[in-house]
Amino acid sequence: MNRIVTLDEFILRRQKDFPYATGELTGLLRDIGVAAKIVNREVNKAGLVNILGFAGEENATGDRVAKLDIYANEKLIECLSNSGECCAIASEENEDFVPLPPLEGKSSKYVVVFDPLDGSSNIDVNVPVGTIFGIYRRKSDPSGPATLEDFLQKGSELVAAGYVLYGTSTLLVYSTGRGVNGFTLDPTIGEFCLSHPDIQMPGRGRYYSVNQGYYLKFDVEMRRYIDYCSDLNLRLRYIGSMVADVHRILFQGGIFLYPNTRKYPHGKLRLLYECNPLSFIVEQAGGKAVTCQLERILDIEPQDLHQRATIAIGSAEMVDEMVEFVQRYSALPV
Ligand code: P6P
Repeated sequence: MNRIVTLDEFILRRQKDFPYATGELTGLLRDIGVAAKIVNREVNKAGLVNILGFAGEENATGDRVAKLDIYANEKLIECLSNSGECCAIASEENEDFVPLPPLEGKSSKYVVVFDPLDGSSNIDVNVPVGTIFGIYRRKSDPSGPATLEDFLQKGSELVAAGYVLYGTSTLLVYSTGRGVNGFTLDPTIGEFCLSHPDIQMPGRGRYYSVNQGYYLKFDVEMRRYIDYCSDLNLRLRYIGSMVADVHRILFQGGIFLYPNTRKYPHGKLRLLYECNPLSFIVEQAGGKAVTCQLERILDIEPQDLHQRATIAIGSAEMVDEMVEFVQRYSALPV
């Protein structure tokens, strides 16, 4: 039987891989692991306590907020304040970034972006949801407050990114830019244990993931590509929870698409805390992630905390094929 390697042990052991190996990032990743355990506890019993349903308000980007969204957001902020390594956070649930109280005598080097509970509209029907996070080194003076520029960094500047999938089991997947590793929560010991070392995304897969209901609203080149996937007898799988949909193709290969529509002319998914962290992970695992206008997601210069992006993310060969369809059928010069 393989020896159990906990998330904490793994992070400490890999700390030497990280150029700034002075322990700050280690502390930050451990804070996120603690928050994930706390959120998991509530997600797993959401049906038993008065935490289902919607809180009767909208978040920064106009989406209805589930009670568990608010709970997860509060817990992440609380846990990220513990080690003093994070000076501010930007969350889907907050209009502006949120400075965190500095710890006595500590100048924190990082900021964290996160979607506390992605896909939360699925909670009430017991469909997997997830937390998505990304970690940047701040650009502002460590002795001063965080600034917006600390957050408006390209995805390629991420020092770490990951997600937690609250599904049939609870899985934390992360990367610090040297490969991707997955950890499954063992509830009997309350630890995330290494379960999927060195994840490599297959070059192609049997799945495509898109909201087929919007087919007639997509541009012609996306419809042609979706027809191609169907002609190849690929299997359509779409949960409506980006973390779960992308997780499947990370492990089994495939492509996830959220193109522009009339309702979302720039795409629906948010660049900073959905597209960038998941694209960082997918690229680290050998996959690709581009906008439906063919720009590499991680190269986009963010202009706003909550800006949206179109996305095609998944197996490298399949993303390349999608690019060819856009180039061949697009009415726009690409
Ligand atoms: P649609 C969940 O609300 C989310 O932000 C992503 O997790 C998911 O992929 C997408 O929106 C689903 O959007 O328009 O297909 O319901």
